Amino acid sequence: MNKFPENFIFGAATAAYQAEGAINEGNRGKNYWDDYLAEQGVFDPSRASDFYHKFPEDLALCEKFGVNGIRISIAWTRIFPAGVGEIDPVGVDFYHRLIDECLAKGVEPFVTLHHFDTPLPLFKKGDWLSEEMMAAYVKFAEFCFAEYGDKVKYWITINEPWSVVAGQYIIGHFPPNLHYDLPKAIQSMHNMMVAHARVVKAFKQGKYAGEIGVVHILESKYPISSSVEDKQAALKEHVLANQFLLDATFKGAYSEDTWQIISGILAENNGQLKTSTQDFEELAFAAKQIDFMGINYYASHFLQAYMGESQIHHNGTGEKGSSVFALKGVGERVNNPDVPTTDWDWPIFPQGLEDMLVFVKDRYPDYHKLYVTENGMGDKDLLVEGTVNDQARIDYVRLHLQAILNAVEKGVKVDGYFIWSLMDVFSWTNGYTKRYGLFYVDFETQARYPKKSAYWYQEISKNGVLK
Ligand code: BGP
Repeated sequence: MNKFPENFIFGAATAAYQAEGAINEGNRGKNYWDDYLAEQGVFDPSRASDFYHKFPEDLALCEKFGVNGIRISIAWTRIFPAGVGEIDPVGVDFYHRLIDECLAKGVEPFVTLHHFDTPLPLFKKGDWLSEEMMAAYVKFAEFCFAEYGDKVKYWITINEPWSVVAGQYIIGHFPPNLHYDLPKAIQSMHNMMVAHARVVKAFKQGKYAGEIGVVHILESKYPISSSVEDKQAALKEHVLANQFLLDATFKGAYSEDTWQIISGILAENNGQLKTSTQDFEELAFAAKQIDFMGINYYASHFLQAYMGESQIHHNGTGEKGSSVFALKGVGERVNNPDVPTTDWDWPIFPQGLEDMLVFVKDRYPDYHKLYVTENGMGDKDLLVEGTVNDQARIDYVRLHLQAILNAVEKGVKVDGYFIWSLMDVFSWTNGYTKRYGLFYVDFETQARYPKKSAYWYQEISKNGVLK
């Protein structure tokens, strides 16, 4: 099958901090990246892709190239500079102008409320580990619904809880830069899902016209051999990174098989999960009410059993082969010689996307619909004569779109695809050399250049057929 369903969205994704720049515009407050990145002095996010000023040009490119959906996020600290309390009218106005421009250009905005950018004062109070943060997040969401709810049809509560906690508490490349603290990671994921649930409830009780969902990064996990130990390692990482969050999303509870593995990981790491009856009431309500789920998919992993202490090396430079990822009580990611990888060691395995889509349908038959809300290939693009010959990206995207069509044929309801990213943007832990965009950005001049992939994507979108 090579034909996409009717009304399929051929979108592209961005996130506020990665695209907007203009960090001193209006009365914007800091999120937890500002001081951290300034202290590190390696990457400067202050201009990013200057989407703050250039969004009319970017949306005109969307219109021209048939990109009919866009993921944007609302920077919490443009609305509430301190996370709570006083509101900045400049920020409020900016998102009105941005959303209006999306609608004027026929580009459906999918708006994320939290994309890795907790306000600094709330981060200092413990981020998602604190009740204050959760309460403030609900207030921020309620404000956005009331302000923009008549224009926005699709809301996303939180982007990638797993990536947040992996970055903050396991890998340590997101502030507060802790390593291997699995209990904190698990607690924070639970709390994020409870906060998500409260926001879903606020949205439904407010009777807004649109739809609401959550976005998870979901990476399939395969044993590298057929040994019982390697199978167990793959299952453990799958439950930790995927199934725990999916159960919270769709069941509103952790099923027996999930809990068995999570409690085992907690025991190995001397931790406990704090939950309350109210948490599960809130999760269960949201599980019934949620309208869609977004899946971000880039890679899958191959695992073997691992008995040692946790060890991780994050490849943030594109030095191929330098990654290490081994977690105590879980397993170790290993290279599969049959599977190619990007320069950042991300295995290119479209089958993992098809398998994941089918897994969601089979395990959570009450889901309503899915979107692939991010997928794409980071590469060291070269601008030659005003364009980039990014054939590797085209090949990557084609294979993943095919995987989606295969899943659709198997009965999975997927209503859209958002390539990461619309234009080249700032990458949290890799800076500006890892490019994903359909449009090349010269970060000096902020000029945009359509890559070969943009012309290719335009054809797919125009015909609704994969070639
Ligand atoms: C996802 C995030 C995006 C984006 C993307 C690419 O996890 O939602 O914000 O950054 O990954 O990742 P990276 O920039 O690390 O290559």
